[in-house]
Amino acid sequence: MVLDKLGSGLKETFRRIAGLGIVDKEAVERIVRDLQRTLIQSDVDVQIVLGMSQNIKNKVLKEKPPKGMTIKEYFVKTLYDEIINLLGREKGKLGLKPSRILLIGLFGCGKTTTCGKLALWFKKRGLSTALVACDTHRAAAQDQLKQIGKKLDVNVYSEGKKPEDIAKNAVKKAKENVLIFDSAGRDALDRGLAKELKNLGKIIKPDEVFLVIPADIGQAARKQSEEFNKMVGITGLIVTKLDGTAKGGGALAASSVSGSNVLMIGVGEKLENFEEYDPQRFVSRLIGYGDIQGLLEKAKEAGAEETAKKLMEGKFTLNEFYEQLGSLQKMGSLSSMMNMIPGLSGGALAKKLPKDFLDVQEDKMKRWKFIIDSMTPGEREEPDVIKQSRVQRIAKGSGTTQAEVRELLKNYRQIKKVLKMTGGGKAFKRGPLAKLAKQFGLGA
Ligand SMILES: Nc1nc2c(ncn2[C@@H]2O[C@H](COP(=O)(O)OP(=O)(O)O)[C@@H](O)[C@H]2O)c(=O)[nH]1
Ligand SMILES: [Mg+2]
Repeated sequence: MVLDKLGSGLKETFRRIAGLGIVDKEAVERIVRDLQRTLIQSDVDVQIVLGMSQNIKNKVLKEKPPKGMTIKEYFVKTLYDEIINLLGREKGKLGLKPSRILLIGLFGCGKTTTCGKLALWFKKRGLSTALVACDTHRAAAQDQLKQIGKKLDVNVYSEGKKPEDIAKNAVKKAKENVLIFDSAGRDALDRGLAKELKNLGKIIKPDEVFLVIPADIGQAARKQSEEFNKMVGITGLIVTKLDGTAKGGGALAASSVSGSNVLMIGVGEKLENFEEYDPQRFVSRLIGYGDIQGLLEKAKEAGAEETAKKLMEGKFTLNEFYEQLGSLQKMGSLSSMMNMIPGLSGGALAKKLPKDFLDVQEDKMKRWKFIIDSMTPGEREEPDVIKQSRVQRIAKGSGTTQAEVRELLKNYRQIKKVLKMTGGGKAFKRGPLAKLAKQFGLGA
C-alpha cells in the first residue's frame, strides 16, 4: 500500500482526537506533538511541520468552531484540511492532446519506466503514442525502452548516435500524436547533464518537461526540483516509488512547496501503477474518509454520554453545572442531543438554551469556576438561597464581579429549566428520551 506508515500514523492521531474527553490546550498540544512525530518520521521538513502545527493550534484553540460543529469535530476537520494542504497544492491534470513530453531526472529515479507508464496512459485514452530513446549513456537503456514499447505495442525511435540526433530523427519521422522522450540521468545535476538537456530541449521544443523524482529521497525533493527548474526549466513533477518508501509524505510535502506541481505519481513497478495526483483524493484514501466520518460520529456520542448520565439521574445542581464547564463540546453535544429528540420540532428546546452558554469561552469558564469555588457546599446544592448579599460575598471571594455571578446563575437556571421541560431523568425511562438514552447505552 502507498504510504502505509504515514497513513496509519495519521489515522491514530485522528483516533486520539475522537477519544478526547476534553479538548483543551494541553490535549491539543499533546496530539500535535504526536502528529509532528508521525510527519517527521515520514521525512517532512521540520520547518513545514512546525508551521502546520502552529496553524492547527491557532485554529483549534483560538478560533470558534463553525456553527453546528463541536470543537472536537472542528479539530478533526482542521487536521484533515491541513494534511491535504501539506501534501499538495492543486490537482494534477495531464492534458490529452498532441504533445511532446521530455522526461528528465537523476539515475534510477524511474524515467524509463515512467515513459512506459505515460505511453500506456495516453494510448488508453485514444491518442497514438510513441517513445524516443535518448538515453545513450547506459548501454541497456535503449533496450529497456524497446522492451516496454514492445509490450505496449508502440513505436520506439532510436535511430542516431547522440541523444540530439535521435531526437532530431524522431521529430522528423514520427507521425504519432504524443511523443515521449526518455533521457539520460546522472548522479547529480551537473553541468554536463544540464547542457545535454538544454540541447535536447532546443531540438524537441517540448510542450512538457517533467522532472521525475523518486519518493525515497524524501524532503530532498524540494531542492532537487528547484535546482532542475532553475537550470533547465520544468513544467511539472512526477513522483515515483510512492509504494515502497516511508519517506513519501516528505517527498510530496517538499514537492508541494518547491513551486512545481505534482502531476502524476508512480505507485508500483508495473506500467499500470500510475495515477493523476489529486491531493484531496489521495489523503482521503490514505486516511479513509469513511473512517473519519465514523470518528466524528463517535466523538459526538462520547461527549453526549456523560451529560446524558447526569440527566438520567435527574440531578442538576451547580455541582453538575461545574463539571459540565470542564468541556465546551459536551454542552455543544447537549444541544445537538436536544435537536435529536423526536417531537421537539426544529430543536425548539435547544434554541431556548442560552446561546451564550453554548459558546462559553474558555476564559469565561475559568471565571465561572472561580465563582462556584467560592460558594459553600450548601449554595452549590441549592443555588436558590443565593440572594444579593451572597452574590456580593461570592464576587469578592472569587475576584469577579456581581454581574458575572448573576450571569452564571441565570445561565444555570435556564439550563435547568430546559432539562425540566424534557422531563429530566424520568424521561429517560419512558418517553422520547428513552430511545436516545438507549442509543448511548444508558437506557433501561
Ligand atoms: N516500486 C516502484 N518501483 C519503481 C517505480 N518506478 C520505477 N521503479 C523502479 O525503479 C527502478 C529504476 O527505474 P528506471 O525507469 O530504470 O529509472 P531511470 O534510470 O530513471 O530510467 C526500476 O527497477 C523500476 O522498476 C514505482 O513507481 N514504484
Ligand atoms: Mg532510464
